[in-house]
Amino acid sequence: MFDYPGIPDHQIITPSLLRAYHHRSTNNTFIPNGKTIYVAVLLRYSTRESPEPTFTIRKGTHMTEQSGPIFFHVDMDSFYASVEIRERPLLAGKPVVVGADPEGGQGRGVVSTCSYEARSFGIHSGMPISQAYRLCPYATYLPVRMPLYSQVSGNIMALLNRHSTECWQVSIDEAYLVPSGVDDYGAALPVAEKIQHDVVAAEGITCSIGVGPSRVVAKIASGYQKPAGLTIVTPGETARFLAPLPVGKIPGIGGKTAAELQIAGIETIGQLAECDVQQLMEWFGRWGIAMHELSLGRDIRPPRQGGQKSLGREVTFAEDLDDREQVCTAATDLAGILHEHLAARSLRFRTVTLKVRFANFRTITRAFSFPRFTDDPGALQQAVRMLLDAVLTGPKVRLVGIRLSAFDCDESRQTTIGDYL
Ligand code: TTP
Ligand code: MG
Repeated sequence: MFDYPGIPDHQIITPSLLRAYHHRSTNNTFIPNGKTIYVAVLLRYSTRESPEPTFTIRKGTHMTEQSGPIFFHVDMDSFYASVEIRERPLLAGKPVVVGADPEGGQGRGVVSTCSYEARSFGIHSGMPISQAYRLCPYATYLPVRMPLYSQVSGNIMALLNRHSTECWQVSIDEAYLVPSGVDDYGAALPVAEKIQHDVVAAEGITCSIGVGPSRVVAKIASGYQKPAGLTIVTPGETARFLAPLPVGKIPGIGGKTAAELQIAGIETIGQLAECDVQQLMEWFGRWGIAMHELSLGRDIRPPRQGGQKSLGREVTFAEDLDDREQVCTAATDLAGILHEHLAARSLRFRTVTLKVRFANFRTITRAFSFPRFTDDPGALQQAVRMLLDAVLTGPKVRLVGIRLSAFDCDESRQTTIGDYL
């Protein structure tokens, strides 16, 4: 089946055949006369699409191709919902929505996440819960249980660390790793499969993994065929993999930037990659240069140590509030919960961001940064009150949120916010 040079351009093989191929190629018995075998540039499978995963073999690159580190991006599938389903196995395969109480369609909060079955009804994170209820009233609606998800997240991050020479947690359910013992892209396959297997065995939930020559490629690859997907993109295949994808797949390109690019006729990552960087700089400033780099599959900054970038919580009130003290209490309670989560992980923070949505849906955010990292709960409470004082000027409040960011753990401690005001 693998006789060189007779590998068809799009040979479909099974994982076991691929492993056999990899074994032979790395032992050099599969490369006659030192010629390059053109294989395995995009390996992919999805347990959703076929029970026996398949891999697409295309000519173009040697599968042992390796230039620089190989990154994995691991992202849990429908994280909060998967944990809830694990706790209630009877919900498996059903539409499950985690978030605010829908209150029979009158609820005012939003969807935190939902199972893939619920997504097929059009429900997604951030959607008003009332709208989700209209789309699928028969889904199971569950409240957010942060302490449970934090605990599962901690276990999974510890597991990922054990597989890695380096590991950067970037949110509650995702991390980048440089895995141990992966010298080429063929070796990435069994390691990625082992991680997926171990996560299911340890925590009863699935994850998707992307593998690539940079963090941005790995991240885009992990989202390529969720849930339980595994997509490996080698350096030689990166441009071909990225080219047809919409620009919105690039982390940081949201709806607004995508709309601006679309006006200029740029809709795909390939078109962005071909765009004149000077032109992008004129339109977007330094972000134009950065997005061009990303479109070429190159990271724009070194990975940040210190793990997760931010942690936030928000609450939508059952009724719009005009009582300042009630709003303050809700905000300081949220800050207290966030502080507990960070303290449990020995993380300190520098930046506190307040979000307030008024009854007319006008939404504002205000941030305060301490000059140094802190873990002082009193300083945090003072900062929250100070931010609130500046924005609570009359209109009723619908939602309040607090986010802590700029984490670190190894600078000198501060005592109170008063030191810095
Ligand atoms: P994501 O990884 O963005 O989403 P997900 O894990 O639910 O689904 P996917 O399979 O697409 O990765 O976010 C991780 C968790 O963060 C998610 O389970 C719930 C929470 N979250 C919110 O609370 N609000 C949001 O708007 C988003 C996007 C996530
Ligand atoms: Mg996820």
